[in-house]
Formats: sequence, structure tokens, C-alpha cells
Amino acid sequence: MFELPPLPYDYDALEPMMSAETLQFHHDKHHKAYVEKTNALAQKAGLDGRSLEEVVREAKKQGDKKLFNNAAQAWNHAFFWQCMSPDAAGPPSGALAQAIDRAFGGLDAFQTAFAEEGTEHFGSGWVWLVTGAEGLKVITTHDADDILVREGVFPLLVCDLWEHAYYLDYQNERPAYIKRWLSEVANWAFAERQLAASEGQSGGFRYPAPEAGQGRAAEPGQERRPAP
Ligand code: MN3
Repeated sequence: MFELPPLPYDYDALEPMMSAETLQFHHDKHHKAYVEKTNALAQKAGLDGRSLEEVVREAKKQGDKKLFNNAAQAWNHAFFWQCMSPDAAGPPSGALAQAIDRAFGGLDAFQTAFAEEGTEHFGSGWVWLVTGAEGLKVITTHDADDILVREGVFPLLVCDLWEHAYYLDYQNERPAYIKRWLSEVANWAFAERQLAASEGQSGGFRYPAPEAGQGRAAEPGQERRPAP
């Protein structure tokens, strides 16, 4: 059984960029529902006891759309909470700053690309900063779709483009939401850790391991726990 991971900050910690009301609905209602549905569906599919990363990939492989959508959304939101911080003192530094310069020609150009991709994405989904063989890239995914099921791509940062992420605070103004998200709460320290993890220097983000006991327990020695 997966648990809903607590927010890594208080509900009002991201104000005024993101209201406590938005975070409360988003985490306590939307994210919680995805986790609960994943638990029910993973059990039916005989996948309980497996890591959420495995559940997402297995659901995709088996064409189990309902489980994939809920499990991927459970994972995407847990990752998204880490991508924001009340102490998001920018700009990015070190290897991440260099990688952004190489790929986009500077932070401003990256922010423009990220905001444009996110704004132009039609309907619900996610805008990601990812790294891969060709360096950093901005991509979007539709609805629940995520990057766990994409070969050779590793996530550094994501912004939620579903209306529930911004409608209470920004109504239809998605461009304003993304712009302020990037400049006020984007967690560069987390993205830097993810970049290091992509190079094998440390463990990357993992969803908290499922509670053992319901089904098959996580086997010891396998990397199923999130990095500290
Ligand atoms: Mn959401």
C-alpha cells in the first residue's frame, strides 16, 4: 500500500505564488485520490508490494490504462512537490547552470522555452526539464503521461499544467502561473541533485516504498527506498 507523502513544507509556505487553498485541494484531494486508486488497482493487478516506479512501468507494459494513469499521477505529484521550495533562492549554480547554458544559451532563454512549451501545451499535462544523451531539454507530456516510461530521459524539474494547479490563483492565466512558478518557487537545489543522480553520483528521487504486509514485501538489497 502506498501512502500519500506529506508536503515537504506548510500549506501556506509558497504564498503568494501558490495559495494555501490551492495546495490543500491539490495535495489532500487530487493527489490523495490518485494514491488511493493506485492502491486499489495495483492490488487487483497483482502488483502490490512493488515500488511505484515499477507499478507505473508495468501498467504501461500491460496496457492497463486506468492503473497507469493513477500510478503515474501519484508519482508525478510526489515529484512535483519536491520541485517547489519556499527557500528557492535562485538562480541555479554549478553543473546545472553550465548544462542550462550549453543547452539553451542561458537561464533567460531556458525560462522562455519552459514557459512557452508549458503555455502552448494543449489541455492537461506537465512541462519538464529533463536530461539525456543530448543534454538538457524541455518537453511536455499529456494528462498523466510521465517520463518514467521514456527511455534515456531523466527528470530534473516539472511543473503541473492541469488547471487544478493554478485555477484558484490565476484562473485562465497559465502564462502568469508558469512565469511566477519559475521565478519564485522552482527548486533549483532539487534539480541540481537530480542532475547529479542522472550522472550516477547519487540516488535520484524515488516515491516512498510501499508498506509491506499487504502483498509481497520489498526485497532487501534492492533499491526501493528514496534517497535521503
Ligand atoms: Mn496536479
